[in-house]
Amino acid sequence: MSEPLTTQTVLDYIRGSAEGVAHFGSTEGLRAEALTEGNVNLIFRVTNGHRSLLIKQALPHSWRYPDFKMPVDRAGLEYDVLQLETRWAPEHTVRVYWHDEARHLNAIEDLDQHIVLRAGLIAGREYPNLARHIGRFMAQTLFHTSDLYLPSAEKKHLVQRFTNPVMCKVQEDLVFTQPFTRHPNNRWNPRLDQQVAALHANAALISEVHSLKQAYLAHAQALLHNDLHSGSVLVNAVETRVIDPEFAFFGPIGHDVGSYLANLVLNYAGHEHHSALGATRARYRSWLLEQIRETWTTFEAEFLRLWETEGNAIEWPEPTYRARYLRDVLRDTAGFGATEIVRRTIGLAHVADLDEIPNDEDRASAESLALNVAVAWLTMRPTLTDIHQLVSLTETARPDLAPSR
Ligand code: SR1
Ligand code: MG
Repeated sequence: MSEPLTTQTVLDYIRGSAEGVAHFGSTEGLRAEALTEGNVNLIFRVTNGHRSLLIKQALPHSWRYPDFKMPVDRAGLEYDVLQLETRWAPEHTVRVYWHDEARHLNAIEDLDQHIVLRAGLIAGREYPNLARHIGRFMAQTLFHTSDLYLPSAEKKHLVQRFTNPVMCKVQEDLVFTQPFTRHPNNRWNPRLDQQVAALHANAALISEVHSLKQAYLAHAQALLHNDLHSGSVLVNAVETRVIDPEFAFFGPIGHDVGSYLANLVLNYAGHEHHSALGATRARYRSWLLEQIRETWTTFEAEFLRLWETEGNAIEWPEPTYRARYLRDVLRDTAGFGATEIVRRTIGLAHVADLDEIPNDEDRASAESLALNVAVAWLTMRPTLTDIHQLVSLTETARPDLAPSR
């Protein structure tokens, strides 16, 4: 294991690396800053004022939660996944300049003209291309790594390459197990005690979560990003890039789609506070609901287009199966989306959309709303047939607790 880099040693690393010197041309005036937004890796922005890049180093544990041990070769896996994603959605991924196997790091394009989507959503910004871009990214990467496209032997080979057992166990515990039991890693606003107790006592709901966990463990449908939240997306007015696929493995497609939509819901709930005026809140929330609808409809249309034009027609000759397949993905989307909402509200790793609400009552109200959306999604998922139902469940959910105003 190489030493964790610092803002000083990362400069020594660049100066001593052929790729680093070639990238910068001149290493005169090189400086570095640490970026601390993520939970898992050390990330440094290195610049000489003209050119820049990011160095992302994998430690043998999560930097924010050091109790969570993680394999350092996830940097190599991330590199391989990015190559694969770039093949199918080059305009929505990020460029890796080089991978250093010995130091467990990747040198990555610095998208400094973009911001983290979560920050943009908290600030109430609208991105006109976002839903189409994410819908397309998901359809391209998920379809092309599924059995609908790949010959089964090739797919099985990829499944072996991307088993990623330790990173998947982290998500398994944090998303499907701990938040639904009394676990010491969980933390929630005490004002939510009653709601959490009711959730933990709801046998039908816990059984539904078991069924999702079983699918997460056993349904190797396509190569997932497996941490597709609004902190894994960089945006500006024209572009959308998906980063950080270090948790990638073959799992159920609805997990990626659901995680992404869930983070829109978490932001929707957070605007209880982030929008100061009721009219602004209502307007932004309706934009978020439209995002849910358009992301799904783009994903669905693009996935079906790919199936029609590039699908393996010998293996899958019956076109009526397509609607059934997408309906099942929609139901999984609701279920996996709900588990993401719950874990970000009462589990270990929360989100800024809710955690940064300073007033306790307002935060509790927003969190209560998020939990009620999750319960509605989980309860109704077996009967869902179209995205409008999911949007309507979101729109009609109400918090158990009133905000302070
Ligand atoms: C211990 S890592 C906590 C969370 O951060 C990552 O972004 C994943 O979402 C993980 O669950
Ligand atoms: Mg990440």
